[in-house]
Amino acid sequence: MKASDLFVKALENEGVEYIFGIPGEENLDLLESIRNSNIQLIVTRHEQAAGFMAATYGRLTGNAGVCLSTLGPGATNLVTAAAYAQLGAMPMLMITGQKPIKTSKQGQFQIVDIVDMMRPLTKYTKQIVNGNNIPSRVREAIRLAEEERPGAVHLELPEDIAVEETEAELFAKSVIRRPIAEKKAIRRAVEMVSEAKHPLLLIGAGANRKLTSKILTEFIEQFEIYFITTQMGKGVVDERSPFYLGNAALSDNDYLHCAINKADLIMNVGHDSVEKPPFLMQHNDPMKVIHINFSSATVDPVYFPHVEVVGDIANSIWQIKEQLKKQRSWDFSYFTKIKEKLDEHLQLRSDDDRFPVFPQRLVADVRKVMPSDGIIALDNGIYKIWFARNYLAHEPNSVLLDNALASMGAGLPSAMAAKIVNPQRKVMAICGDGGFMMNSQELETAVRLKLNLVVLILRDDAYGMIKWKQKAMGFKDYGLEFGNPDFVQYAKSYGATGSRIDKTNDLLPTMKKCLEAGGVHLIDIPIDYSENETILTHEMRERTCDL
Ligand SMILES: Cc1ncc(C[n+]2csc(CCOP(=O)(O)OP(=O)(O)O)c2C)c(N)n1
Ligand SMILES: [Mg+2]
Repeated sequence: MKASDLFVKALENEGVEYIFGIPGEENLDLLESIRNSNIQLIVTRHEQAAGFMAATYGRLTGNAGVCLSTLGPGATNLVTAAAYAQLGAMPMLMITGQKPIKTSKQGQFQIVDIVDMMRPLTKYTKQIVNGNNIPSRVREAIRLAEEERPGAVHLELPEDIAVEETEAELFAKSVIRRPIAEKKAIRRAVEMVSEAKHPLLLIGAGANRKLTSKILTEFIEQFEIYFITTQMGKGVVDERSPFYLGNAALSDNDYLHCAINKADLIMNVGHDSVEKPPFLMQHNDPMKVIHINFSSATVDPVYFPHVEVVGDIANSIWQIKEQLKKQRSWDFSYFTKIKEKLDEHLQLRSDDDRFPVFPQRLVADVRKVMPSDGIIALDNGIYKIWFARNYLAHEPNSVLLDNALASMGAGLPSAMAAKIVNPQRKVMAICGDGGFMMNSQELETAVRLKLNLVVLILRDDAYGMIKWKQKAMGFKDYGLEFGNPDFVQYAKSYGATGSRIDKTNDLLPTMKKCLEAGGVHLIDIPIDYSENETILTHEMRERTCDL
């Protein structure tokens, strides 16, 4: 069999459904093999977007998303997506082409050492030097990409290897179960939670990766233990829960930081230090931390848990739940007060009808218009803080945001991948005018794929997030403003539908109409960030935890 055919058969054997990417001449044999397979090729307009889509496919399915590029410039364009998948623990396989490795008459034209370039960004990066190695290399790459902690892997298939004849045979996927936590670790955790006075549960990204929602919800309800979420842990447990104490959107001074200060024990479920830490550990702090995750904790100056329960998260929680008893010594009265304050604060300005639109109103309207299983995919900008903080997620993975690499430009591609994976669910991309323009060319891909997608563009004609930080640091306003295209015309030029909001009360009905109409819709929303400074900096700083 031709090596490129075997390569594609190996991908099919792994259950690959889509390959996102842009082929180059070095991929043409592979492309022909894909054409003859059951795998759907999704051609994008930039390799970075293909990578973001593949990573998001992996994030949502647990199976490696696959992307494709040529050598040199195509492969270097995948770098940000590789980092996005690797830091965000999203299983992704990147396949890149290369000039012939045995003999070549093109000198060093377009040659970059892609395998080495990918090394710090991946769990595994290999050049295939012999067609006979394809089955084992593909199996190993996918195994590593998908195994906890998931991440990016890379295979380079040179042109001359792709045309080789090979008789190698495929390896079946092995039957494998995740290891479960050891009894003594569970017992120690149970003792610690029993002895604590104010235990608090923190839910992070790892809990969103596998099916942990049901057992965590049962755990919280049975013991009436309060919980907080990291940005990537949103939705594992329905945030409408009476035990929800908020999201770690801000680094400090929010209500949940009062709860963290009060807690004498944190059960840290599925969080790792790649996400901005929701709490900082200190040597002299009496607060204890139990790390409950698929893998052990990476020690960091701000994270060095006392006890680790390593193994499948759902099973660990189940084991703890079986042994734990409600304790009379637990005192949640302070958390109850925090809960009241938080709920009040989340309502603030949610019906503000000043124009341009205020972030809190925007969040409230999006929540009203999105069904519980609707998915919002956020780009990176100041609004991400507002959504993480004020938008209550009802279901796991219904708020897709990147709090690991926190790259701009991922909002639209990740929404597109979410729609491809969940065609029956409503999907909305929420982007700043800066981040949107970093991959706006993918509107063409979305239109070509006939996706039903609504894209909100929050227009402040600036890199608003950095403006807020600049102001908070006392610097003069400088270097962060730009102009924008007419987004309504821009959408139309792609064959999408464009709308512009000029009254805040039009926002909700417009979003509703676009979600129902089908097709690709872009809504240009002028946004007023003038109160970010007051609310996110000053009001928060003045908050007291004395309740
Ligand atoms: C690729 C990339 N470049 C730069 C940054 C730094 N950065 C973070 S947010 C931000 C501004 C985002 O502007 P915009 O998308 O318009 O959102 P806004 O904050 O204005 O709502 C910048 C420059 C980043 N996170 N990613
Ligand atoms: Mg902006």
